[in-house]
Parts: sequence; structure tokens; C-alpha cells
Amino acid sequence: MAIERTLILVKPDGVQRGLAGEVINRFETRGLKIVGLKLMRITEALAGKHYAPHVGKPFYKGLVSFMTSSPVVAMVLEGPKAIDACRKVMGKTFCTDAEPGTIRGDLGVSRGMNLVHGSDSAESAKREIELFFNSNELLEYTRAGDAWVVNDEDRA
Ligand code: IDP
Ligand code: MG
Repeated sequence: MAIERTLILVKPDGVQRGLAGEVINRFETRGLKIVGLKLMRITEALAGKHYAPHVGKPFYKGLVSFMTSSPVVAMVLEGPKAIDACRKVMGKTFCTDAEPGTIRGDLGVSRGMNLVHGSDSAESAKREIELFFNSNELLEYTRAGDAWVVNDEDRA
């Protein structure tokens, strides 16, 4: 099944800078479908679970403090190879390394304050979506233009 779901967060810097709409737009205009969306404050406990793979790294404490400092926009996006497609739209981890044309390469200059999170594998997408969303918050629906974004070959 080539249709995937991924967890995307507009991080606190993105929301504070008034770039939530711009970040969402980058994914939406590519054709990814929003199947879940909310503004929320990440608790210490949720940040700890979400970033468990990074525990012990030098940036971990600062990362948790940054991610819990102000609201984020959390969303689940769906589309063909959505996980990798979103990572490409995001650009490399540090904005300083990210290519122009990517969210991080166009909108930031920081290492840690890099505007956006996206799941990095099918396993992390499943884990992270379950951490942030209840199943009744994820909606299945058809958009009027879907037939012009995804065809049978993409879905196979
Ligand atoms: P990713 O967000 O591109 O997947 P990860 O390596 O998973 O990057 O790191 C998670 C987040 O931790 C990054 O997006 C960034 O906000 C922060 N981070 C990673 N490495 C550093 C660092 O060396 N300094 C400051 N923040 C960092
Ligand atoms: Mg990561």
C-alpha cells in the first residue's frame, strides 16, 4: 500500500512567528491530505514519549523545553509515500543545511528551531500518530480534486 500517513508538527517557533498557515500550505499544495489537525500544548510527558529515541543526546533537554514552551499545530497528513514526501518538503534537520525550496531552507536559520517535525519511518509514524491523536480525531473523506492528485497507480 503506497498511501501512508505521517505525523507533522508546526513547532512552537513556527506558530509564534505566524508561519503555521505557510507551513501547512507547503504540504497541502503538494497534494497531501489533512486527515487530522489541532492546536495543542505539548506536555513534558508527551514530549518525553515523542522524543524518547533522543534521550541522552546533548540537545535533548533543550529540545523538550523548546517543544513544551508554546503551542504547536499537530496534524496527520496522508498521501502516496507521505512520510518521505513530507521529509523532503521539510528539508534537512538544521535550517542552515536545508536547501532553498524546503520549509526549513526557506523559513529558518536556526539549528534547533527548525519550524517543523515529520515522522521519519513507517514505525515512527504509527507510534507518533497514536501519541498525538485519538482514532476518532482522524477523518476519512474524499476531496473534490482527489482524482487529479492521486490515481489508481499511486494507490496500488
Ligand atoms: P529531524 O527533526 O530532522 O527528524 P532529529 O535528528 O530527529 O531531526 O532531531 C529532532 C529535533 O531535535 C530536530 O528537529 C531539532 O529541533 C532538534 N535537534 C537535533 N539536533 C540538534 C542539535 O544539535 N542542536 C539543537 N537542536 C537539535
Ligand atoms: Mg526525527
